[in-house]
Amino acid sequence: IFLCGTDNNPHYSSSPHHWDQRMILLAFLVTFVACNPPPLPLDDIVIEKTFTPDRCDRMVKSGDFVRYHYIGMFPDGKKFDSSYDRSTTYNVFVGQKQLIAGMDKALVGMCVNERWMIKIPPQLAYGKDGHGDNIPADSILHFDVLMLDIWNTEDKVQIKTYHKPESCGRTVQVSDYIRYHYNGTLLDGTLFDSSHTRMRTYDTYVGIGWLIAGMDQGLLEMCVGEKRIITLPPFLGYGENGDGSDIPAQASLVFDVVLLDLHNPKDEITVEVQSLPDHCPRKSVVGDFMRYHYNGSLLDGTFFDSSYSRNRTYDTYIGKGYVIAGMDQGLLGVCIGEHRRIVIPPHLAYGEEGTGTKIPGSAVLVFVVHIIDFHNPSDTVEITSVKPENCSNNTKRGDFVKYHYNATLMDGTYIGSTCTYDVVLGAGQVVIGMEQGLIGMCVGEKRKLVIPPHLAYGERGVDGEVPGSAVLVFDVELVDLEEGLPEGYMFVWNSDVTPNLFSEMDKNKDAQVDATEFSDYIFQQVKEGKGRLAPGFDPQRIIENMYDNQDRNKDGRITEDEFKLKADEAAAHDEL
Ligand SMILES: [Ca+2]
Ligand SMILES: [Ca+2]
Repeated sequence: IFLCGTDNNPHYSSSPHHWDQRMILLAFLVTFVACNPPPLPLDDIVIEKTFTPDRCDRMVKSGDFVRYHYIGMFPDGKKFDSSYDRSTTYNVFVGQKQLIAGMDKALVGMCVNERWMIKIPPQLAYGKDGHGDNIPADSILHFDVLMLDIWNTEDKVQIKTYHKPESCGRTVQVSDYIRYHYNGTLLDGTLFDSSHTRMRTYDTYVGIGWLIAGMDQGLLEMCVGEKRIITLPPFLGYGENGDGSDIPAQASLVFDVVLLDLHNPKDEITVEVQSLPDHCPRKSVVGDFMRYHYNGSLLDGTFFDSSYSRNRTYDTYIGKGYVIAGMDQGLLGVCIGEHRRIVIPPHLAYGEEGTGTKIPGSAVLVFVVHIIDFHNPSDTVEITSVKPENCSNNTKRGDFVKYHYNATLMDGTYIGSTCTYDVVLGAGQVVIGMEQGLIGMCVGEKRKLVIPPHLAYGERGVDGEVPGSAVLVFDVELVDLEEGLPEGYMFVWNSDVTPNLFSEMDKNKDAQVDATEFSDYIFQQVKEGKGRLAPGFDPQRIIENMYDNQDRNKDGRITEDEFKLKADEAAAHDEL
């Protein structure tokens, strides 16, 4: 094969001095003369490489099938045939005598997108007979050929992975359902389709005939996040008919694919425990109310939602259908404080439709959750106690107690503490759970109380301090205990009551007891140890109440009649 051209001229890259440029010009002229007009007659084909692409993945071999465009001309430039005029490439096997001998020979070694001017002597073309009306005997033929496609019947799907994610736990298997983006091009780079321009992934089953055969094979073993180029010959694509106006007959196809999502309709949720707390007294069950934080993303890592961004937990009953089915399952059996990753296939999430703008149809969802707390509406206060050696005289309702406490949420978030806190047990001064947790304690005893929200601050919590539905942990220590009065009593006598109570109270002997006489008298009894006021309340208020109670007609005085009348009523409380 005689090759000529200017691209390999050794003078071309020499220094730019004036003298050298003249030399180059001379070299051009020599080349020009050598190639055009061509030497006559030709002994063999002559190839001028008009354009050679930078990349050449494969070169035509004898036996390959090719698609190319050409313009057939005589040496004087007169056109006798052109594939462009027919708007379709010329498709043919090379080296199988389907072409004139010169073309069978010339096309070997061509790359896709390469353009050659091929000159063929008559003995390798139509010889002495010529061809039809167009080609006279002994014609030298020139073909301006642009190679577009090369494949071989022996070809298989070619896969070239150019990006693989660091972790690749699962790969595409037959009958999986996947979502991917792709650019589809012909072998010469012509784009025929792209999911990117539609801004929608292509969603399909793999390996069961939903796709062209080459893609059914080429997508297998791919992992989410992987990028690969899948090249397939037409018999694994759209064959001799092509597809619509964009994919010509007998076209090799090149798909540049990135896999975004992968699941199998038979999948259940996948749970991966990332960290467990040291202490896990119980695991969540159906019907628990849970507070948790989460980050939600698609399988390719695209973030769609987070409770952290709202700065509040997601709160829900679990196992009851309040959340997507996969989440209902994934939140069962967790410990408070646990971190777990829950992967949910679409049929247990938002299905083929997806939801909102961020969760596409058929999307696998990944939730990384942190369980803050959970409780059951039937939970009681959980008490863990450390008693001192000498532990008698336990607290009961009505007792006035002093205690230290430190309060946190289950995840350790500080809520509050105090040096001493005083309450009368059973008087509704603290939340019910605390009342219950403080019963039966002795001075010096320490307790850890876990109080569910329905026995603490409920669904509403305390603005800015306690989140709604929060389980609280109190570390308490009882530091003092003053025994209360029997239930319902605010004042009791320690000894027998004097029979002359009214006259002892009526200090100025005007036959009526006023508020001051009454108050002075009661305080005197308490001081002398003859009577006792309920601890933990304002004594003045107690005495005022007692006085009001005795003053039946509310005239601000107690007469002896009023006094007796009241004393006669049995089983009444808070009276003398
Ligand atoms: Ca008086
Ligand atoms: Ca009165």
